[in-house]
Amino acid sequence: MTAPARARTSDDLIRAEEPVLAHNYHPLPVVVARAEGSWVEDVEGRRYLDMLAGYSALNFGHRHPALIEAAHRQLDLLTLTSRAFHNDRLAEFAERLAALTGLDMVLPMNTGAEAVESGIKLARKWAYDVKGVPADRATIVVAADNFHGRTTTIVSFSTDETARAGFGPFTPGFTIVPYNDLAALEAAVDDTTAAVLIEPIQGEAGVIVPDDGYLAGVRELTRRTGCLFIADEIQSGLGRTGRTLAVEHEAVEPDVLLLGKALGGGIVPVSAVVARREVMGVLHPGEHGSTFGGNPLAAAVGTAVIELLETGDFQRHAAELGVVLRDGLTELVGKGVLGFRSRGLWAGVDIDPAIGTGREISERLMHEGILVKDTHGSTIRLAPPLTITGDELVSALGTLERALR
Ligand code: IF1
Repeated sequence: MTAPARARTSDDLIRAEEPVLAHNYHPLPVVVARAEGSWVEDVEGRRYLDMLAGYSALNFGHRHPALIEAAHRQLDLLTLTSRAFHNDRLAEFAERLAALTGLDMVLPMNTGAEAVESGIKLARKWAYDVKGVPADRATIVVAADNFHGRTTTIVSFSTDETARAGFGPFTPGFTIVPYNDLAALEAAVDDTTAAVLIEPIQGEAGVIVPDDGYLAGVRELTRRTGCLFIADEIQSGLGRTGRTLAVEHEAVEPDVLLLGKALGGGIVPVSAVVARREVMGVLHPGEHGSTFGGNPLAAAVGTAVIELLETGDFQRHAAELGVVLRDGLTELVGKGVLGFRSRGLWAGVDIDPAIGTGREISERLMHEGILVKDTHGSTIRLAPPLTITGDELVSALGTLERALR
């Protein structure tokens, strides 16, 4: 990969953003210009191993050849119809996504937040139409430290003040309980509960893996009390944890599954609500929709993503290298790492604050050619593309060890 001649340096471009771009992010000072597989290259041609992978939107790496080919092919045929008409790519996308997830029906959307919003609307409609909850009384039970997106309704039940403060008035109808606490969940569920909405592993919170039995317990409790189990697998799903879905680690099947990020192959935003037929059946024409949801380009790329997952290769690779990641991080405990949580190729690593903040370690790693992202002060998140090789992972762990010295 050779960088084309450019008039503006990385520093120029970072400075140029300041007056014209909303300040809702504080990115690492790297300006990426091209990428392939697990590697990105900045404006000056410096190469970095991408250990964040677009917050798992790039599970198959940057520009996976099969995904790029599917996108190119579709760009030359048809890109958008709206749902006012059928398009010839949507049936296959829905069929294969339902088959992949073991559920029945698909509601295509675009971003993760839209999938969450759609899941909330679906659960409320189900509560009124099927469960018989009195009008406007449906509640949804969620977990503390959740991250489900940025809309006004979703931040209404965030416990992160930075994400929430200043954006009220908030949407009512949510009950917040501690994560990984079945007794608290049991106490919160009542006759008005439409659904329990949780991340099977909490991403933004620091890759919080619940105790064995928690997800199975949520499944048992929701079934017994007659409410829906909605699993937000927007970040945990599609191979990241060594399985297609994180709920598979406990052989659990939710009623409603929310997918996004990697479903678009890192090319276009593609999200979906996937549900059992009795649940999705409550939606009728005109009650919900989206201009872009289910567009043929998204469906073509999404179908190509599903095809990659159908092989099982990425899940297997993530599970195998997940052991390397876990063993490598175990070696670092006491050497700058206080502790960590991991599943598959996904880890939250708590850095000893005496060594530096998560941000400082992320900057150090950037200078060593590795891109990661900090969260909550002293934690860094590792989520490399599932295309990363064993050698690359071992080398990255070595770099992390040096950065912590
Ligand atoms: C940001 C975190 C990752 C998600 C889950 C829904 C959504 C997300 C489980 C919404 C989005 C994001 C968005 C991005 C940062 C990010 C993130 F740090 F906040 F937690 F990935 F680690 N459910 N996650 O993780 O999906 O609408 O963005 O497509 O908002 O800055 P979206």
